[in-house]
Amino acid sequence: MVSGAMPDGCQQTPMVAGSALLALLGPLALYQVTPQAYGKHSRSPASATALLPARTAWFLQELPAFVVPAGMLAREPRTLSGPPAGLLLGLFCAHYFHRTFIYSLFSRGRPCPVFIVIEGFFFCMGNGLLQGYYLAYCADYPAEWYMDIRFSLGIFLFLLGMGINIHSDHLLRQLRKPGEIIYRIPQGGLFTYVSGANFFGEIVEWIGFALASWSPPAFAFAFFSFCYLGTRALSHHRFYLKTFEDYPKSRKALIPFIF
Ligand code: NDX
Repeated sequence: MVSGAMPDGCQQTPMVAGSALLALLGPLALYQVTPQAYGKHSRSPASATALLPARTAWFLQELPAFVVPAGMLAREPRTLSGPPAGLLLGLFCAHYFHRTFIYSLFSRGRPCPVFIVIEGFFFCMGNGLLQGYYLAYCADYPAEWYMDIRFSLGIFLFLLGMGINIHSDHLLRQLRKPGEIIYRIPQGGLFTYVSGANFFGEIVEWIGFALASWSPPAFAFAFFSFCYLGTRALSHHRFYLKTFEDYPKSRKALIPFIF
């Protein structure tokens, strides 16, 4: 993509259409009147909907985002020979390895509705396929891409965002003892400045990934994450303001000091 021409094995039309569809889901998330019904925005009484324990739900829903691109990485020797595409695909897999096998294992979240897990499963499969397909079959980075500012800055932001995201999720987990399902005011780290510190980290991560890979699927996913997680951060912020009288007034929803 960076050099203009696509390798022969790349089916451009489905790749571009998939990216456009993914990007379009972003505004759809913005226009949802009510937040996605899981976690602190669960609506139905427990008896009215089938639920899965949080650990099982996150494991199942995120698994395809790891398995699909990891399978491509294992099958497509071109990406294993050291070009930036192999590294980028490896970073994508590393994120979803953590989300699938580590984040889910330690979750202390509320049970999650099965229909959300099913939707999440198909979303993660589609996204894993799209990002993996692009990097395994369409990417054609020149040798000097490693030295390009977009690549270096992107990798830096990806790692920074991942660090913020993992640290913030860790702080949230510490708010509960095992078995508890109550909400407390998050403290420390970037939560000092924003209610959605974990979401801020994740958005920075995918913006970094988009810069480093400079591809339609990666930009589409960064845009979707910004819309979806931005909306969720705003809903969390409103929830905190409504629930806790002593909630820090200077804290913003998503972007420190701004919004
Ligand atoms: N999974 C990404 N919509 C989603 C599954 C659902 O990874 O079609 C998006 C993802 C999917 C969604 C996914 C995409 C859109 C879908 C949706 C279902 C329908 C929807 C497909 C795939 C759809 C349209 C039509 C609009 C397109 O009890 P609890 O759970 O609240 O406990 C929480 C706890 N916690 C606290 N504990 C004590 N005190 C407090 N004050 C607490 N606050 C929170 O911490 C949880 O156990 C834990 C984290 O909670 P929370 O709410 O902060 O984060 P959460 O939303 O659960 O996300 C967890 C992590 C986080 O790092 C986030 O960045 C990442 O996953 N994530 C999440 C969602 C999407 C995503 C990343 C991405 O887009 N990159």
